[in-house]
Amino acid sequence: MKITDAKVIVCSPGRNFVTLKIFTDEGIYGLGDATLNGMEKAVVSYLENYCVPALIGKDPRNIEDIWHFFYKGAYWKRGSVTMTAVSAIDMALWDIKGKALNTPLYNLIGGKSRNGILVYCHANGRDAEETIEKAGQKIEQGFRAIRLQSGIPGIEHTYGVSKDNKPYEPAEKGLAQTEYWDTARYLNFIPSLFKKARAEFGDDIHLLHDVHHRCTPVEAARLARELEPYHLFWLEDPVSGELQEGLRLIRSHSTTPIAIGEVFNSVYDYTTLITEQLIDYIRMPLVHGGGITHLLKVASMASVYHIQTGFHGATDLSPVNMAAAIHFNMAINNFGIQEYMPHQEIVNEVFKTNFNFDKGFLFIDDTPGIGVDIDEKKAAKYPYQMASLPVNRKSDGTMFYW
Ligand code: GCO
Ligand code: MG
Repeated sequence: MKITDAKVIVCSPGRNFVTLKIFTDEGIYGLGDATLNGMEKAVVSYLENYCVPALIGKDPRNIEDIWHFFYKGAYWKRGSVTMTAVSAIDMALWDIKGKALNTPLYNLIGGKSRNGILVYCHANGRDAEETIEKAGQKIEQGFRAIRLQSGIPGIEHTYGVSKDNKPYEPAEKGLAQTEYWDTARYLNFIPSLFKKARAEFGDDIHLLHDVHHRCTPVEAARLARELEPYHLFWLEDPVSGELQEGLRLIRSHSTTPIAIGEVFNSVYDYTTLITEQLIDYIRMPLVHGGGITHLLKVASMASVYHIQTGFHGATDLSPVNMAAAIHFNMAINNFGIQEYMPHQEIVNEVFKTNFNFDKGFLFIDDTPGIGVDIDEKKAAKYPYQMASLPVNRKSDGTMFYW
């Protein structure tokens, strides 16, 4: 089998998606997600100018070798842009292999380990009351795990809270907007949100929260400790993860489980976190973390240290990534939970998917490969629109983490 061509499809049904399609001489093609929110065109350029020409003529069955060609073989390695391209190639090759062998992806990587994939959804509101009301609606829809984000008194706009009652989408058209942040107000408010939520929903619903990289280690330790009575499923990205040692401080002060790594792209971002058991869930998704080939290794390493997966699954990851993630989550033993923010209806015009939600779980069918297809004519109706994630400053104007 030989790769004869590959093309990059960029479309914007409500938001931007980048999809790699790899063609073979046997008429089989594979799809991979290459979406990197706000940096889509950088990945497109790397794929089109460097990766696609290098792929042509290779045998798509040799996934491990091709992965290392683009990773070890590249002198300038790692980084979100290049690793997203590698992820898309890897996903498309696994898709081809499944189609060629007429079997779903999960069968190629261990078979089924469970019946369905536990997911968590998002509930957010302008204040604690509205957030709790929204969470109540999610419980009625069948969700069993909910991430709570809320507007905070004294902060004009907070991460994770949607504007004008629309579904939450972080990237806005054009250049980056500025948001403002106040950690002291945030830390004083959040425990009261979870106290109210537990009083309202009792103990059976899993509650999660995303700090979005905004605390120092000692601030995060305080928050994690103060949230202990409300036994969160996890506290996500309590600090910016570049300083892995920073997690030691949080760990030594609290038993609140920690999830980290949606912005990571390599096992080398995790080695201290995993081997010192400083976290409980790895967040790095297939689309940004080198695809199925690399995540299988990271998940295996994590499993040795009792760490589970909890992949990023916001709407800026395409349905191709979501389907691949469900296969992956079905197959591995140390699956924990999957983030699930359903895409807008218009996305389903372009992507034909093979998964469905029922009573808190996602299920995938037996379509060979990843099982998602793209309607290129429909995709062409929605051309790329430049959009950016916000930047964040402290209330005195100091540049900060978003
Ligand atoms: C999450 C994430 C997202 C990101 C977004 C950036 O936990 O789902 O933090 O909300 O901010 O994916 O593009
Ligand atoms: Mg997050």
